[in-house]
Amino acid sequence: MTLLENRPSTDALADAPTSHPGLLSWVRDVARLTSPDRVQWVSGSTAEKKALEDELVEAGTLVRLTKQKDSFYCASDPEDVARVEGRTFICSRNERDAGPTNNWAAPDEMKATMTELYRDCMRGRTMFVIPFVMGHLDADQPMYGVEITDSPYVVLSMLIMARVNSDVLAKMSRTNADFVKCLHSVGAPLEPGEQDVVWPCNPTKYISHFPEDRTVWSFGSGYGGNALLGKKCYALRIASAIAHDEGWLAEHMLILKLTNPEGESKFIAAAFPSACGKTNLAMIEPTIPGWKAEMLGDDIAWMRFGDDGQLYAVNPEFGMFGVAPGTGWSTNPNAMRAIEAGGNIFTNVALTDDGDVWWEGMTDETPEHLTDWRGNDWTPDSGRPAAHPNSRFCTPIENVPVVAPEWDNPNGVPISAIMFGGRRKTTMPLVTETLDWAHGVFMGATLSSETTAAATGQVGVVRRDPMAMLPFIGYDAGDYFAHWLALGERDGAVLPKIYYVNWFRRDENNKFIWPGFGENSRVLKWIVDRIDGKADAVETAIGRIPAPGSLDVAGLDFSDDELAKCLAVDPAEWDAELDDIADWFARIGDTLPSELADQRDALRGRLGLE
Ligand code: GTP
Ligand code: SPV
Ligand code: MN
Repeated sequence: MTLLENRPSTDALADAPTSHPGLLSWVRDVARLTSPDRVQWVSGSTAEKKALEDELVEAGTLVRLTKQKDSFYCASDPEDVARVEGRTFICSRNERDAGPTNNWAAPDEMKATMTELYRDCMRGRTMFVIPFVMGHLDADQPMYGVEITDSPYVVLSMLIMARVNSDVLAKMSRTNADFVKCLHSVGAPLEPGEQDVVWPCNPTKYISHFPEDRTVWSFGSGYGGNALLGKKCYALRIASAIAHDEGWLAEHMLILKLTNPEGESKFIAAAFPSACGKTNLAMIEPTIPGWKAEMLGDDIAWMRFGDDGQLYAVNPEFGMFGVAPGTGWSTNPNAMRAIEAGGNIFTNVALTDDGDVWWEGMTDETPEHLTDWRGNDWTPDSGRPAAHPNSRFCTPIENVPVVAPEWDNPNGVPISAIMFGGRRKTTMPLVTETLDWAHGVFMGATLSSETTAAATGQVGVVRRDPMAMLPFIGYDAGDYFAHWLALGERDGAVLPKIYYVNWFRRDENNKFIWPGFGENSRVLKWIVDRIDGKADAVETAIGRIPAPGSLDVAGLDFSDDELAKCLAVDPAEWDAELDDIADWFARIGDTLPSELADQRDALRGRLGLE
């Protein structure tokens, strides 16, 4: 660790553990603009981590959990609990390139506005410089980033979420590599002698992306997706723009390895919107005998074509930032085991009286007394949740007992199937096999889901969330669809099959029809068996669904009637759906590929809705 005391100067940076000219000049420029008390280069060492933890415990930001190994509780400002999509901007040079689904601002104007916000914003604080790599350092093309932040909570979280170690900076420096510049400030300078608050932040928030400069500027929030800039900002928004230029995909997908009773393995990727089940599926414990599932990633997949024409997926992350509520021994035992291994940071969950954490759905029994996420006394009669619905656990992937050995492969694993899915009470069947790549892209491009607490705003409203990427496409949505379609036309491509799933269909009493969680392995089995030519399907207007008897429901208390409801394709529901899809496509505008409009027409035809 290098401490540069007092106002950093060009001279002081001579002590920096790198000679990377671009990095040094950027760090110097940011320090001059933001005026931190000191600059600290983060090396990822154990001593450095320990010192930061102690400092944050002392400051009251973290509470050390006595019941867990090396784990901490943290409560944010109540106004800083989720991604802020309304304050998230794609600042491409041309407004057209941000497309109709992103907020846009001219890069020069945004930079001018934010430069004034950043001026002296780190006064009284330490400016941390975190060199990291997304994906493996030995990848053919290592993807470097450096986050500058004034939040030690962000530093500790980044140490879990991304690969941060001295080898990264050494290799980056040796090769004078390009890196994504990620600048973050909580926007809360301290006057001399001013007492800090436990969660500094600023009511003015900007999460700005400059895709052409491969740069992210974030101000005002300390929350995960707004502040851990390697995650959504780099690995999705900036990386999707890079991937568009270079012919690959950066997607909001889990990666899972499935092994059938014959011992044959396949890798699949699945895109569900935020808080719609990726972490749970990634760690699934199959309920059907003989099947094994292992996790590679739970949120982000980067997929590139290999020489054999297959799409190879890597998980660029190193940790999980998972939704806490609903995570329990009955729903996601592997997540509970990962948490038990220690090294966690919990944010906005509830605290038990004996120094542990709790959230809704963790245990069957509810504790009699808790401190809720806002720091208030809580009992089961309080009439409000003890944990915030978007409270999170931040846990190293290596903790996951079912992590696949291939998870750390520098160049990834070949993908046999892609699943899209969302949270829909109606309309969408439990599982549908799409007819071909273009039809699969259509189903992905029209993916819809009820909104969740992962972003600020109304919860439970159906919106289109293409490929589960609505908040994360770093460029024009129509260009993004064209990119997906073009990949399917690539010479020699051996494409994954595309499926659409919905675990969330409800009955007349508003209850989930499908039991979900571990039972989703039945759907995975059908998908894998379809690829192997071992399971039957029937054609419907919207795609192929399991033929009677081909979805394994053995041992499940599930009636034929319930199964029929799960798989139903209701023409009246689809009539309304197609109208909504027409509106959605109209919103995309001129850049909508004509193939997708043709897909919609063809679907209308198959439904007999001419
Ligand atoms: P992000 O981290 O926000 O991207 O979310 P995610 O897609 O990883 O979602 P996650 O797996 O954390 O699940 C979110 C919520 O959905 C949790 O409360 C889960 O308990 C619930 N959930 C996940 N899978 C299922 C399922 O199969 N059925 C039902 N009913 N609920 C589920
Ligand atoms: C999501 O919202 O999709 C998340 C959590 O995975 S965050 O890191 O906040 O984006
Ligand atoms: Mn996510």
